[in-house]
Amino acid sequence: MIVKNLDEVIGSEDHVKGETWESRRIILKDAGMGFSVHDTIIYEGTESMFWYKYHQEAVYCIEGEGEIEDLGTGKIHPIKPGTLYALVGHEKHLLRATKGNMRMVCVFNPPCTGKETHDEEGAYALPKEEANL
Ligand code: 9YT
Repeated sequence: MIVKNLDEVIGSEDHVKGETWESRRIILKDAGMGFSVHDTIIYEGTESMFWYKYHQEAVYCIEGEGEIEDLGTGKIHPIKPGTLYALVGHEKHLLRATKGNMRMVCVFNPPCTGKETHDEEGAYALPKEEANL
């Protein structure tokens, strides 16, 4: 059994920060679970482009509000606490936090190793100044 608290991840090497987000990676591949679990914060007023070419991801919002734009279809879906989106088709997407920081619990299959760089992970963030809000 693994029992961990977010407090143990904050400030550790599994606490990673980007321009528009930060992520606390609670469970990674080395745990042997077949998925990874992340507690991610998307900063208010930002827009981030993510594309997980090699992973499927489910994301459950627990704080803040915003929206996700599917760059394949152009469809925009609102996000608030209790909303889950699942990228079953590796959809390239834009994530915008419009009301407060959005706090998202994310699960990846296959699990992230924690060694991914943005490019390998297919995640690219637009700088805050270019956020279209
Ligand atoms: C919202 C979202 O896609 N978060 C993913 C976690 C992040 N890419 C990480 O842990 O690096």
